[in-house]
Amino acid sequence: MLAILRKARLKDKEMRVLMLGLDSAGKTTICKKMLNEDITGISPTLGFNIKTIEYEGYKLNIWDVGGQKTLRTYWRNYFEKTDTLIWVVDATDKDRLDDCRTELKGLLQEERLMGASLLIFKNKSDIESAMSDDEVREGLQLDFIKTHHWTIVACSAITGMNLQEGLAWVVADAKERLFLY
Ligand SMILES: Nc1nc2c(ncn2[C@@H]2O[C@H](COP(=O)(O)OP(=O)(O)OP(=O)(O)O)[C@@H](O)[C@H]2O)c(=O)[nH]1
Ligand SMILES: [Mg+2]
Repeated sequence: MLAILRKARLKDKEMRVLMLGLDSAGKTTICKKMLNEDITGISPTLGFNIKTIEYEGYKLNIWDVGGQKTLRTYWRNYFEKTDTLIWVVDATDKDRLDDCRTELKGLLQEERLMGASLLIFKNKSDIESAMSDDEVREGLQLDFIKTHHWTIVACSAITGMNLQEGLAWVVADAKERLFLY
């Protein structure tokens, strides 16, 4: 039933995308940059923002939810009907990579996120000390993920690097699913 509903919405070319990650990973900056909005003076998100982005004829409704520790218990309020989960990682935050892995692992066990695809944005890749793709892949144990279709994309919300490529994957993946059902 859920699969049918999801397919119906995909046929309408409308998608629900949930963007999560630890605080300060760069979620809000990514959303604003994608829409060419001013990215200066962004403060931590205490609730959520919704941004609608049109990409290749698809309408992506992106839910950007605050990632501070005290706010993470509210993440579950946004799970329903999610087509794609975008997990944003701060590639310079080696100290919290374990924390990051634990939070992601918890999400992937959520029943309501079972059908969602997973895009990992390795953000802040413009900074020289940023971790490599492999470091993040290993740190987050991405190769053990068998429950969700996933990919990792190195990006920068400041320069805009690979943000479009990330969206392209989200849409291509949705199209593929339309074929599969
Ligand atoms: N150098 C660099 N800085 C970035 C990048 N993305 C975000 N930042 C900076 O990181 C800080 C946090 O960015 P936010 O977009 O507020 O992070 P967030 O994930 O929305 O944080 P919460 O709302 O608290 O969950 C800001 O000072 C941004 O300017 C990036 O790609 N490169
Ligand atoms: Mg934010």
